[in-house]
Amino acid sequence: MAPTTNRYSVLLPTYNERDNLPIIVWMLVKMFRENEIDYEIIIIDDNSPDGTLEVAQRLQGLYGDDRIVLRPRAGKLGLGTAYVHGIKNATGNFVIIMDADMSHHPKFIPQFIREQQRGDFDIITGTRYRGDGGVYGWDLRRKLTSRGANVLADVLLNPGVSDLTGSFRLYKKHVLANIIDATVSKGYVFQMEMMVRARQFNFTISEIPITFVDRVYGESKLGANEVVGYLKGLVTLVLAV
Ligand SMILES: Nc1nc2c(ncn2[C@@H]2O[C@H](COP(=O)(O)OP(=O)(O)OP(=O)(O)O)[C@@H](O)[C@H]2O)c(=O)[nH]1
Ligand SMILES: [Mg+2]
Repeated sequence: MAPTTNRYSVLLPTYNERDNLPIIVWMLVKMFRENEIDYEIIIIDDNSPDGTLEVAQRLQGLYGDDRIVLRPRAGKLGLGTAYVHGIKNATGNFVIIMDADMSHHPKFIPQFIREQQRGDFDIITGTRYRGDGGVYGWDLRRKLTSRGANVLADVLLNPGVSDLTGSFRLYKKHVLANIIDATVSKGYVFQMEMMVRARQFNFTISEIPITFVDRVYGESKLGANEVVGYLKGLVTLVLAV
């Protein structure tokens, strides 16, 4: 990749990811080094009972505190506020948000960066629902839930983004700060509202197809509660915009 003065801050929210964290951090560091990209990885752990924070501290010792930044919180306060908290001290002019459970592969990040540079886009979003994108390891129920959630949101809100509930994205930092300020939803709707707000503010968005694989270690939490929460949030959002 052509050398630039850009710095990329990765926000990694973690809750019970002690088995996944060392692998994802290793993969990120390797990718950034090989592509000569300046970076920091900000880990926002919500006091995970499995001791994820201790693992994060060891990784910080290994890679250095200019590369691994710890922004722990006292309890499980949810994903939306984790990004707000993480971005506060981010030193990069770009921010990448991704999951820590290895559903999002770092190999797509250089593609995100190249695409961002191509059109000076404000936001690059990974999409499972266009081109070579896809989902691996989910059962039919979960696939249909995700696809249905996206189709429903697209019909109701029409923000012109094919993967609204995905959470693998690259933002200009000031753009992310702006959008987060305007976003009120919690839970699964949060990612979708971010795209709706981005369109409202006329930020430019481009998509990169990604393959999403089911989490490697740990229990999935998607249950009826999340689906009901999503539908409620979607209705609120449709009424609000
Ligand atoms: N800091 C923080 N991180 C969280 C919280 N909830 C989830 N995460 C992390 O956010 C990322 C996405 O959450 P996941 O639990 O993987 O959500 P999902 O992919 O929809 O569901 P899974 O099937 O469980 O993978 C992961 O890195 C989680 O560890 C939270 O309340 N606080
Ligand atoms: Mg996951």
